[in-house]
Amino acid sequence: MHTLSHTYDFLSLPNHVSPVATVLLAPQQHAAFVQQLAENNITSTATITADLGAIFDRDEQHQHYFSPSAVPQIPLDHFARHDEINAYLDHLAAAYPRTVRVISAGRSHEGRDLRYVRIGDGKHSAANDTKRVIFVDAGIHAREWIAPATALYVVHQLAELAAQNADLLTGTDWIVLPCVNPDGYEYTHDNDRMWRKTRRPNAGSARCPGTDGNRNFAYEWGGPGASANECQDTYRGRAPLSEPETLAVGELMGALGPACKFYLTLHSYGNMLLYPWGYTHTLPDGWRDLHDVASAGAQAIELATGSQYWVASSANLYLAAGGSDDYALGEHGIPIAITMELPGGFVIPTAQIRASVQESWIGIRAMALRVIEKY
Ligand code: 0X9
Ligand code: ZN
Repeated sequence: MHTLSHTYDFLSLPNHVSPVATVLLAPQQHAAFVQQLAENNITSTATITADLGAIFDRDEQHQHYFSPSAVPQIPLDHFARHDEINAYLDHLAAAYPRTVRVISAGRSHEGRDLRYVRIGDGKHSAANDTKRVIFVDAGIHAREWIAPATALYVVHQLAELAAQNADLLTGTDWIVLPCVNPDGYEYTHDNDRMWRKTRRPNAGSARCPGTDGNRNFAYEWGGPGASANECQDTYRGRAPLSEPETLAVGELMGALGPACKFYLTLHSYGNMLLYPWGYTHTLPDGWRDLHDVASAGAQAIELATGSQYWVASSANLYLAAGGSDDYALGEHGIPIAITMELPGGFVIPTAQIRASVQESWIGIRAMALRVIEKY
């Protein structure tokens, strides 16, 4: 399988959690691929599960029907471009000045504003100094479109439906950075839907730009599962936090300091709640708390919709060093650091966005409540 993965575009390989592989094939590759599977004694039960071309075409049309309205609303019937994401954050800060502040974490390589919101309950008191902080980010990986959409839904709930989320906002500030890698995200809209990395060119490797943001963080950087080859999708970058986008996340974590109790990073896909470590099979000291918080999320979702999530340490999926979750716990001591692999695939029909983000919110809410109970 790993030999085949040099020739074909594998979106996922079998691992400890799931024996299923997903591969992206052009129609003309299909016959040769099936033959090679047989030659390698690999049994395949499922064959074609999706005609991505058809989904792309259909969603192209949906994307074009969108026209910005005067009062920006949470986009739930299309995937927002980066401009629209930032405009929505600005709108909320203007509409809810007491509770929502919009702040820039820096700029991407191509100069896009890494905008985030800080959402609180608007109560000013000495107790504010001891407020805990929950930090949610999304979109480190460009093609995982449902992740920024989910982060925006978190923002929508906390800012626009604050009364029904008072339990999440009393004594807690939320920081939400919905698109960590806007250059990559925009590139997946305009050029290559399956792009994963950032977009900064790599010196000496003109044909292979970009770094895997989730291999670039400064904790056990360059360990297992992180490639030194610029042309790989898991390229670790030239140094820890070498990219402006990952540096911005790292600096934000540093600025939040010990108040930050929960870091949640949204990815897709696979219905998994993963916790450190990703760089080693050894579990961190606080793994029971990590497992407990993640399990609260999984249980809430299963109860609400029946969807099942795997709860495990990242290493059970595969070893991958330099992830933002390992960095949050290992370098900044954020006690609960979780990667949520959202449902679906990289390509999700726009008609499914609403149900998807609503379901994920149930899990995010439950995890946050558990953190608030504990810390
Ligand atoms: O490989 C990744 O970066 C994540 N999966 S994804 O399919 N979204 O690319 C999983 C990261 C888990 N955390 C660490 N390995 N630290
Ligand atoms: Zn990802």
